[in-house]
Amino acid sequence: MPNVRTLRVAEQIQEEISGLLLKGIKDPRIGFVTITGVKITADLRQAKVFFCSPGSEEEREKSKAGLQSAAPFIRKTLLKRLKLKTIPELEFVYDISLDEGNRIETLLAEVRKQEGWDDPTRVRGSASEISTTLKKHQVFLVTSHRNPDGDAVASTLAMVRLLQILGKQAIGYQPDKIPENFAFLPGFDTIQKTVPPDLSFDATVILDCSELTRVGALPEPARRGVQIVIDHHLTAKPCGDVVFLNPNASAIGELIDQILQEMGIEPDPELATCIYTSILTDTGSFHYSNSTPEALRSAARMVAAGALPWEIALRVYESFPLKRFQLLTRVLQSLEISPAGNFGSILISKSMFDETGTSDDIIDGFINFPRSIQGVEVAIQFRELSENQYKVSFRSRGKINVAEISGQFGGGGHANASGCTLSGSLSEVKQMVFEAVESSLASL
Ligand SMILES: [Mn+2]
Repeated sequence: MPNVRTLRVAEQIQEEISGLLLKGIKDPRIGFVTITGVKITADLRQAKVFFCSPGSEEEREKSKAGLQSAAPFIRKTLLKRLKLKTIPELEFVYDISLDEGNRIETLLAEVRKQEGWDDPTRVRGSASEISTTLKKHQVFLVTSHRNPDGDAVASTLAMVRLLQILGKQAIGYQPDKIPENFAFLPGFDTIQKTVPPDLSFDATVILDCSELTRVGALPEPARRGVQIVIDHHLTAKPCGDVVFLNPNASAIGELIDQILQEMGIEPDPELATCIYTSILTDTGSFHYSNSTPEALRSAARMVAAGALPWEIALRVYESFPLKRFQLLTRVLQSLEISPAGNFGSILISKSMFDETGTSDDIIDGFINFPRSIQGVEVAIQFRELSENQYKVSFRSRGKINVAEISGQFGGGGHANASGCTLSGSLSEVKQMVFEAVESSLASL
């Protein structure tokens, strides 16, 4: 058994040798070596010095030989510095324990890869797991990402409605301004801007989003209860205790419909209206490639249950305030098309908002104007958040995966719709973004 004295000496020796490796020992054979531990016999005559280093076995052997030949010099230095009567003989030993650890990590990564764990397109969880979890609890907080779009709002209201049908208590929560054209949705007025401060929830349902950073301020973890995440964005690591993530789903409404079917519940007209609106808006009124048979079947089920397509389309797409068009005329003047005509961009500046008395809740769909130009594969929207900070949104016509482009800048999204936030002057931000888009287009 090592005693306190030998442990202390071992510690000192480890520190001293580490220091010498940084400054004093200049042997080209010694690679990037770390001293991981020292073991000394009780009589202080022998010491094993454990080291590790990256590289091949051959390089490791070279390091070991270099260290061993430096041993007399090291011992002389230790004698001076540690004021001991005897300095142990030093034997350098490659530390295999770290190697084992690394090997296990590599193996685990291999298994994860083989099983597709980190594949962002993987479907995680199921409608039945969500169904079981919803039934188990009583008091729910329901929310979605900030800057809510149609899917975020409509799916929040659909989930609240479903929970009410199940006899649960549910509060819909969204701190940000919700576009006025969704005010017709059943239950819209019940959405809270803040979380009631005294209520503890059995579960918090997060919709259309897998990152806690993208939702509004939640109550402290103890009041949140189980975190349930239902999403369809590409992500390798969704947050949440119970997750249902299907990147193939057109909208969260489609996933809520799967939960309804799992539970054997027929939607009432209000619930059907919310689910239909969620699918309608996230498929760009059935324009986009996510207008799959499942999306259309789900929409058909909602129409059969009482959702009114013309009524909903009028409310969502043909009830804009005049101010939106006053803003749009300014935004379209900023339209720029690349020399090759294959990408286009628009700018929404703070002064445009100021001049028209509008804010960012009114700009949904603006980016589709540059994309709708013949020849344009990628549309870009620069929105000024503050001086030298821009929210950049991308839309693709289908050939370019814009989630990859926004990913280069720390953003995310879908293959055809993505975004990121960039700092810099407008011309700097434009240059960075245009270069990334150009190089992506060069691969076509
Ligand atoms: Mn969505």
